[in-house]
Amino acid sequence: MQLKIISLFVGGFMIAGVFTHAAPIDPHATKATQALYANLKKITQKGIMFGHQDDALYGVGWKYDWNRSDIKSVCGDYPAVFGWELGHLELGHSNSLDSVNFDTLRSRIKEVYRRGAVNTISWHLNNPLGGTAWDAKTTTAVESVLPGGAKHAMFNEWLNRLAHFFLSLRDDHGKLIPIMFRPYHEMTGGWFWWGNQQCTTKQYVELWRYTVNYLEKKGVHNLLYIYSPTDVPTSQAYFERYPGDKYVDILGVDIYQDKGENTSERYIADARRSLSFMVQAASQRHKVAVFSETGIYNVSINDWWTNELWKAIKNIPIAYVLVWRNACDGPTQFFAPYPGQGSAQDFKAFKKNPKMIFENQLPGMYQ
Ligand code: BMA
Repeated sequence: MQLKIISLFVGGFMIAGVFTHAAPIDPHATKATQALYANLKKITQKGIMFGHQDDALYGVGWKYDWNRSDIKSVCGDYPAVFGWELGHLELGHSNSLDSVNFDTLRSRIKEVYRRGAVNTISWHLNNPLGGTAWDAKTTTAVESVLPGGAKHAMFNEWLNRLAHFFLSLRDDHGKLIPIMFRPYHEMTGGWFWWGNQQCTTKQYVELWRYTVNYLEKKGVHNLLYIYSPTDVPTSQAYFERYPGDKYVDILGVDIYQDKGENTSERYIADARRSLSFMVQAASQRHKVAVFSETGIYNVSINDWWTNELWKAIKNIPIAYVLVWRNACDGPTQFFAPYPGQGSAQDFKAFKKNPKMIFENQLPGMYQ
């Protein structure tokens, strides 16, 4: 009996060892990228990092103020994870689809890294056949960018620009900054040109693998790749378009709470279901699981943080949870509080939760 316990114990350690040391999919990933990956796994023993999209670039009523953040203004600390967006970089434009200057964005990524926090990037790239990422009437857009397709050469140019940007993310000593990259997300929905109504699974997987291989060939070795479907009922549906363990580092999911009455139960149940099977799959595959996007439009429930989000993630070992952006212009759109916003008080309580990790509580993530 005792022997059995000891061997189970040793076995447990061995599993933990393999789990902790599994490497990123890129065999040439930089040391810091490897360290980030190992630390993303470790951090789940401590808690869940809080993330916010475009946090240090703009917020409700301001833009580009250095070291400003709606999250910090509300609770005194920055998020631990910062999300950023590269849509329109592929076109060679100097500003993103959200009117963010790419040089300014680079300066924020560098600053976040300098402070020891973590960067993740999404990419709402235009439809290669014309229009935006959301121009989803096409069914041949993915095919068109693959080898042999009419837009293949143009797409390579887009990937060159992407590679160039990733290779430009360096600290003061010229060292590459690790990024969690989340391309072609929400592929289980039908609203992007790479969605499940717009291309076959085979084409999607080819698009993903082509991108990973292309960036690696261009010498980009500072990425961890996140696969992030939208809300799906089963693990099988989640993995339907999965490019494979050799092409994905992190399992993510995007689930929002709908507006309106009685949406809370569905949100909490859906998030817990998906996050639970993802965490299990991540442990079996030696990957990391994250809640890559969530929120409720304009944080319309005042105790959303402690009463909804926390209930959705409590006791599930994900590395981070990220809420979407606080837009500074255009139609009102915010997913995090700002001073005076209805949920600001509740957010302060959420911040005090010992399991929620903000920037000041981060251990070293890059060594
Ligand atoms: C969407 C919205 C858009 C934005 C896009 C990329 O979900 O926030 O306004 O352009 O993300 O950031």
